[in-house]
Amino acid sequence: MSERFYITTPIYYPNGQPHLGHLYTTICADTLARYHRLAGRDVFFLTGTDEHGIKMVQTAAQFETTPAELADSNAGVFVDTFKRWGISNDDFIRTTQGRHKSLVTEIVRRLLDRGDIYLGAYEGWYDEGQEEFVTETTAKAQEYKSAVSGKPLSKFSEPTYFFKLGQYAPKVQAYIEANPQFIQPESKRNEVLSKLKAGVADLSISRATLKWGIEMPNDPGHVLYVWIDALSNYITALGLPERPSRFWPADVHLIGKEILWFHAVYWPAMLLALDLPLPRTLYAHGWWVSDGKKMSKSMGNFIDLKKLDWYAATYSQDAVRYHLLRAAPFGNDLDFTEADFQKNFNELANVLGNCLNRTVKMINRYRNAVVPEASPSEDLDHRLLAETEALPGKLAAAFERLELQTCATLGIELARQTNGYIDATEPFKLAKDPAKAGRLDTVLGVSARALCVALSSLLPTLPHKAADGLRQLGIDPHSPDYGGPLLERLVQKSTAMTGTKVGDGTALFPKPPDA
Ligand code: ME8
Repeated sequence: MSERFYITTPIYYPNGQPHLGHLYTTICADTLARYHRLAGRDVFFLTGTDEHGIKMVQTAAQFETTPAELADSNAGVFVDTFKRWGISNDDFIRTTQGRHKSLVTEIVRRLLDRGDIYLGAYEGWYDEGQEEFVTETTAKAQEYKSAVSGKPLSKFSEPTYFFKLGQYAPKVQAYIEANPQFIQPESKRNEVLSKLKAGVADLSISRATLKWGIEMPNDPGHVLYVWIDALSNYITALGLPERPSRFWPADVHLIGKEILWFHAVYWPAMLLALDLPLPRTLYAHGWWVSDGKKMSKSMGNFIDLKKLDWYAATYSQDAVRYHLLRAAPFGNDLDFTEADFQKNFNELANVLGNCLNRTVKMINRYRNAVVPEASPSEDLDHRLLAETEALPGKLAAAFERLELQTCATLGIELARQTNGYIDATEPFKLAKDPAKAGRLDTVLGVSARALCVALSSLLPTLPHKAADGLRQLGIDPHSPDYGGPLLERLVQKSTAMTGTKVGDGTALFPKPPDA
């Protein structure tokens, strides 16, 4: 892997406020960004809002405002929400920003120059009562009648510019076939490949009937429609195609599975046409569902920000992050239930919190708050130390494979093993026998070392709590002690903890009074 790491989320529609789904993708990307920073890489983490298009126009009309005002107001909520949740994005792109619009214009100009765009006609359906365009699929499902009034839809045809997607489809297919890491998870890759093999039509990229968008540079009567504008954000944020950037190609585009096709086919085709390298990996994660249906604004079944903020205020933001990452193997659909949340919170409190609390408390009680020197001698010691030493490698592999659930649980599992070690070695009994003082030193020293590594590995997942935990162990989580990646420094520090003064063992995950 390169020493720089570029990760993106989709850019979200600000036609409403952020909800669980948006926060989920952004927290997953944040966890990846934090890990790669911890591992010493130069990271660029991009998120943002997708502000043009018909949805914005319709919602603005509903609220008797303009699309621009709606975008400003809701993009502000996205920015504030991500800040409040401690998201470590390096940039936030809005597609209405001048920097984006001018580079998208340049992109379209290049595609026009290559002869990859031509004028044709778009045929579709229109609901006159609702003043709404309806796609062929939806129209067919509604038997070509309005979903609201039941009146027949009218067919219309309008001029539109097309991008020669069909011409690029075989090249995209060959790329996907030759690069197994490009589309993940694998099941999704297979879906894309079979759809590609069924044939791909050219892509309608402009609308003459819409005013809210980026104008076609060759024809101000048309604005760009949706995907060319939106997908370009991943390069315009870096200044491409005008200026080269060391961050391109992206390492990971993290997206929800419903937008995989656009990222897997339209986006590579555009990049091929622009002679730019393709991103390394697209990862299409699953949906938060409720009763089997996708949580979405239009379904009205989503966990909204207010609810998430309540969980954060009651149990901590990190407990919410943990639950989101822990709820299912990464890639699968997820169901937000109160029972699962409690289970995952209890895991944090009873495994990690408890292990830290008892270790720090014993070091206080038996060794005057100073970590004693360990002289590992028994199998038990060596086994826990071997697990401790193996953790950074396992973590790197899990992050490389984007197994975010494993990334979140590896540190917890080490804390669980440390708890088992403490149970088996019975330091409270050793403390009663002065002849066993050396053995007690070892048990306390080995536990502190294992916990230091467990907590360090959790910094990407639980940025605040893991840092608090390390402080409890007497370690500055951002210690500039000596050079090298922070994770390496912390692991090194874990081997030299003798003499470190620990905190007082304040509970890391206090249970809320009424829970
Ligand atoms: O699609 N479960 O924006 P959007 C999990 N602007 N993730 C979810 C989710 C759910 N129930 N609901 C939303 C758009 N998401 C376009 C993208 S990209 C160039 C343009 C997350 O506001 C998930 O990442 O509808 C999904 O892909 C994204 O939000 C869609 O956000």
